[in-house]
Amino acid sequence: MSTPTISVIGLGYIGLPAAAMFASQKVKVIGVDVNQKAVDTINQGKIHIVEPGLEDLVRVAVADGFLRATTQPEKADAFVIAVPTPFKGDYEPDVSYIEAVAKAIAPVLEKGNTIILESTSPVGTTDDMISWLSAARPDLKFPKEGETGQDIYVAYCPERVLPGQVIRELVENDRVIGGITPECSAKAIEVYRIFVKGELPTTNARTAEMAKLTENAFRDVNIAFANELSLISDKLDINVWELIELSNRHPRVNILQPGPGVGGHCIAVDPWFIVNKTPELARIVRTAREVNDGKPQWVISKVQEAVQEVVAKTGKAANAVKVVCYGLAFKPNIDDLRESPALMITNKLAALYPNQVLAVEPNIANDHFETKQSFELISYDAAKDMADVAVILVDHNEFKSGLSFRNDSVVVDTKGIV
Ligand code: SAJ
Repeated sequence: MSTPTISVIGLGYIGLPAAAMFASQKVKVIGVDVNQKAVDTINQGKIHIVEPGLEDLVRVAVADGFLRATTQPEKADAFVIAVPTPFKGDYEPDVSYIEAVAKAIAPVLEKGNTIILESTSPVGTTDDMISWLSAARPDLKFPKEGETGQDIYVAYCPERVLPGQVIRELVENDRVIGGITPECSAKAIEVYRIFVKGELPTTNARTAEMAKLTENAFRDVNIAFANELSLISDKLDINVWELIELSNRHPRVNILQPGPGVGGHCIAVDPWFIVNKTPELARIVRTAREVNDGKPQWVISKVQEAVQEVVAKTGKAANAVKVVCYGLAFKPNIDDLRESPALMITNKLAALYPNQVLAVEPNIANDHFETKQSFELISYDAAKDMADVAVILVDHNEFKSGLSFRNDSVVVDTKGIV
């Protein structure tokens, strides 16, 4: 591919950084998104999501004419699809955005094009995408595993970048290339070699789909182990943080950290794609999800016990006890609130204790919320003397470098930093 044009479909947390990286290598990129507001923002050289380093890349790419966004698919040499795959009720994956993209790009496809699916997908989705594409374009020969010869090259290549470090990881991480045929893998490699410095091992599409789900399920299972240990340790009057630190001194043990639950839009979602396909086999994966999803409620019950402790100790009325929650984001040192257990716990506490819950979140400005919240967002300094109960929900650097509250505050520390 000499001077390819690449179309990135879906300009969100994964698609927009990928589009910007291609454009940074002076490749012409057509970004496509159904969200007109996002398209307009990008065409002004600005961004609608938060990711360090991304705005600069987009500004330069748009100013230099390498990146342009639109709502309608156009002809290109390669199409990279990065649209969301949420789940519907009962944890059933919803691949309707991928189906909609397949139908939308079908009319502009030309012989020799490459299509790469990056969206996290249940096993078999790339084959489904090919069915949707070939139904719309019977004139083109789409690839089939085990056969040779195709007009269109198709591969599944999952992203695995960590929010907050997307730009670095896009370049450095290895990427699994799951071509439907070896020729498809070779074409996908040409596309990623434009900016990826990591290795690009090849496999088939189904294995690549499962690899993405496996990585996030692995992390979920390991966090669930840590969260389960935190419940057991609490019951047995053992400090779980010390326990894990000591156990991790074993050369082959590496336990992750417990917390208030698992948030974000990936680890709490993707394992269900495995459970949904093989419900009777994926027993550990399902249990891990249940353990992690149960943790916020456990934290809430600990706060309720702490409120009772304050009442018993001080004689204060329960509805006069002030609860300060430290941290709202889904993990440390970011402002991302998506599927955040900390935010969910704070909201539930505010419903249980109306006008008694305050929150400190150094990464979020006071005017962040468009609607009025049931808790009050206050500064770190203002919170100092307020807490009858202090609930530590996120281990932001600001909190780790020293949290101070009144000596008589009762502390519920879900991150082991006090
Ligand atoms: N968490 C813990 N204890 C830990 C580590 C994390 O409770 O020891 C919690 C975090 O607080 C957070 C949640 O888990 O609530 C997820 O955070 P994370 O940092 O583990 O992962 P994400 O969701 O930001 O990104 C993950 C990454 N996957 C893996 O590390 C296997 C990333 O590489 C993927 O690209 C991303 O999901 C994705 O898009 O799928």
